[in-house]
Amino acid sequence: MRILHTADWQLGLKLRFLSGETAARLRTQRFDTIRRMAELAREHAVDLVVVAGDVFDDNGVGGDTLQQASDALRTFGDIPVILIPGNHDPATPDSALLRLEAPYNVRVCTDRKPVPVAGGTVYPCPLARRHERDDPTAWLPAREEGEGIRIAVAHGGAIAFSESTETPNLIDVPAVIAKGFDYLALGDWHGVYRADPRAWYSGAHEPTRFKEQTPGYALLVEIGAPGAEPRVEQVQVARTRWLRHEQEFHDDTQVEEFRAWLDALPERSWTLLELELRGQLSLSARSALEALLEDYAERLACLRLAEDAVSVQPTEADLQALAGEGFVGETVEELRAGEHPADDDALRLLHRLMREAG
Ligand SMILES: [Mn+2]
Repeated sequence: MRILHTADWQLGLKLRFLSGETAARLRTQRFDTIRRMAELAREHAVDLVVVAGDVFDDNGVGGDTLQQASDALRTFGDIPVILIPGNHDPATPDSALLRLEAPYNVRVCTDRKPVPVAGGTVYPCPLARRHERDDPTAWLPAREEGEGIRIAVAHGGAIAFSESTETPNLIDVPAVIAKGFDYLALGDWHGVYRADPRAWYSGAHEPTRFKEQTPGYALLVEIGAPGAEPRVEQVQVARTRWLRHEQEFHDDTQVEEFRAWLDALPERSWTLLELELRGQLSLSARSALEALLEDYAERLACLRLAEDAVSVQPTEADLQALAGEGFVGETVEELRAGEHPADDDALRLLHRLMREAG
């Protein structure tokens, strides 16, 4: 049996920190990446697609999001698709999944009831509320004589030994495996993660935050026979890349190196970049860096400065360039002598103004 395992689509994700236009473009991409996975599913002739929760970012999504989801799901054609509710779209009475017009091949599993599929059985473990106190997989029965391939689908944290019994949606992975499941398709963690050779998180198909580790994949899972260890292949499906980059400046020439690094980024219109900048530069290098950042703030889907701690150490050349005229020269001397943290900013601004004016 071949399965495509995905999760955490978070459709309708708000992305409030982005401009309206960019946020809309990235929201649309989350549907397009579903279509890309439908192609992948057909290419690899999978028997089944499982989506392990958080199909929607929340239950309040509008009709536009529901319709786009329905249209994207339709592209799987005849391949059966199983959806379960996660903590973002739990099976409450107002659930987005219950409002979804599901195409004939799609099954929304809001009940803990086994679903027969060709070659085996899927055991969905939906969340009925955002935080379940009990393990959502606790209900799973042990293997019975003569059963085919058994697949469980669940959404929550796979922590073997937790000190806190209060952690919601906690899944005891070894217990599930011990009940004779061939594969446990997990959702919740947004990066690819192997909790056990038989229990994987696929991660989100498109990243949702800068902090995620290895998001943007789908898993192709092949299970030869009941009891056989699954073969799991990670396939990159995301269009957007969310990068974090730290840069410490000790030397002005590093601004040009940093420019070369930015220039080498592939498909910059689909790249989101979070920067942490530290160190020290001359006034002129700092102005060059600012101009570079302004340029890239427009080119990239997003450029966010998580930290901007580059201090300015004016060189003699910087100051001579500034001190050309009497009034400016005096101001420069005052700012250099000043101890207020804003003095550095003022010098930088002054330098930039003079450069632009010149
Ligand atoms: Mn999620």
